[in-house]
Amino acid sequence: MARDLKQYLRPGVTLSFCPGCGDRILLRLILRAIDELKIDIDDMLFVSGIGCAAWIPSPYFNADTLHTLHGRAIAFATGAKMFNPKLKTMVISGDGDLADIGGNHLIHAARRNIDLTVICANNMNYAMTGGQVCSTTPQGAFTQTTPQGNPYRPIDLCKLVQAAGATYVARYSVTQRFALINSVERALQTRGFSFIEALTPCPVQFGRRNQLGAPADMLKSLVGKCVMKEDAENLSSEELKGKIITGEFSDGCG
Ligand SMILES: Cc1ncc(C[n+]2csc(CCOP(=O)(O)OP(=O)(O)O)c2C)c(N)n1
Repeated sequence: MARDLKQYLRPGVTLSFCPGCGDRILLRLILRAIDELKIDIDDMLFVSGIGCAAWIPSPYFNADTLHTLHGRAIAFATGAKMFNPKLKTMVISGDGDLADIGGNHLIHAARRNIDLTVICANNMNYAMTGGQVCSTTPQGAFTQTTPQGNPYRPIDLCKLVQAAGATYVARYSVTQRFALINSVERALQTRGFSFIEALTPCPVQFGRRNQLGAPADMLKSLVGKCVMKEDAENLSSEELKGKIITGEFSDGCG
């Protein structure tokens, strides 16, 4: 952690992510964006649900945080924002929390275009509880609850949120560091609902079951899989097999 970001961390709290967890990188990139925008962190509220990713703001950020019920982060954030519209309100939570358990809150907050920034840490499983399948788990992937492979298609969170009416929608991996920092900055500057799907490796639960190697191998594999949407336009469907399209899908912030 660079010295200048330490000021944003709660004193005396040690980061306790698993070895190789991408959430540690994501935490840092979010703080970089806040730092670069020179936002006073005391003017912000961070809201999270339950899960590993929900720990990114709480207990780690030295700021106002609400660590809420599983799936209900967006509902709490909406209430806080209604009470104090000036509060820059950011939700940071996992894919299971935001898209599965809290999926309806996600859809309807996007539909109402509530002025929130939501960062969804997508590690493709419910990591905290032992690596169960969730709606973003790739088809065929092994999890604790799909020992023969996930039979279902994963949901495309960006398409879902975009269709519901969000102003800003983007997907980046934690390996696309500068693009992700930039995206968080744009999301924070957006008036209306902004959503970032941040792809973050989970070596201990997801990687281990899918034989994806060491943390460094998972990061390398993400680098190889992520294609910017502008580049994807020139690739055939054959060339796009197994790739993840990243970039900004809606950008209403001008
Ligand atoms: C109402 C309720 N149901 C289930 C749980 C158990 N639970 C805790 S965390 C979690 C999964 C979180 O998954 P995700 O949001 O993807 O976060 P990750 O741990 O993967 O970062 C579940 C099912 C709970 N705490 N409360």
